[in-house]
Amino acid sequence: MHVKNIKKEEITMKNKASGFTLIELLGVIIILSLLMLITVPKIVNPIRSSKNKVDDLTKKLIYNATDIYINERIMIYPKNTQNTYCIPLINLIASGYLKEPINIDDVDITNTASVEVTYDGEYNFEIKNTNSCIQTIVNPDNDNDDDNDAWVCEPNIQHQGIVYGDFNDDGIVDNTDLVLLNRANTSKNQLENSIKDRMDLNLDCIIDSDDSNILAAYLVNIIKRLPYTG
Ligand SMILES: [Ca+2]
Ligand SMILES: [Ca+2]
Repeated sequence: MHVKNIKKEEITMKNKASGFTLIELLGVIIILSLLMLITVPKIVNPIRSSKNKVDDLTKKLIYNATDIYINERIMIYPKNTQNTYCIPLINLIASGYLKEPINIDDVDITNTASVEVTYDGEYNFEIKNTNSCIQTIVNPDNDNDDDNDAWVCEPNIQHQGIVYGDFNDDGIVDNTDLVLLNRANTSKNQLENSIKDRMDLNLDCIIDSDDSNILAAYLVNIIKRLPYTG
């Protein structure tokens, strides 16, 4: 009996000396896990948040560039609540508004993404895969005034009963009308539909510098009558 007891004690001692008990091991694992829980997010979170900040800044740059791009092309992208425009990033790059490569979430989206633009009193922008951005242009007729009334215009159709070139509708076509038209072209003033009717001097349903040039030529008698379609 006595010998047996001693042997038992020895065995227990040996077990103790050989390493951790299961309970102790579990304790160590739990402590290590807790340490990981505390320290890993401390390291990962700043990396993640600084990456998010870079992505946010990139998006801001893209949206600003898109804003300038469409505002400089308001005749092509009129402010219309029914329209959705898709501006590929490569167009913004080609026009010099952005530089490649453009990365979001560590992915190069330069050739695959577009900015989806909608208008509801102000522009809304969203970066989308070009394939999933569907452009909708309800009124491709240069309705660029704020009232969202479509400018009903058919190319090469002449209106009756209006004085072409008479911007201010005083019945006379003179330099004042040219000045007003030039000012409207350069500052992208939003014109009333009736003014667009009178000032689309080449009947292409676009009010631009071509119309200014035609009016200027008319005022110095190079062109004899308005509208002028070449
Ligand atoms: Ca006039
Ligand atoms: Ca025109």
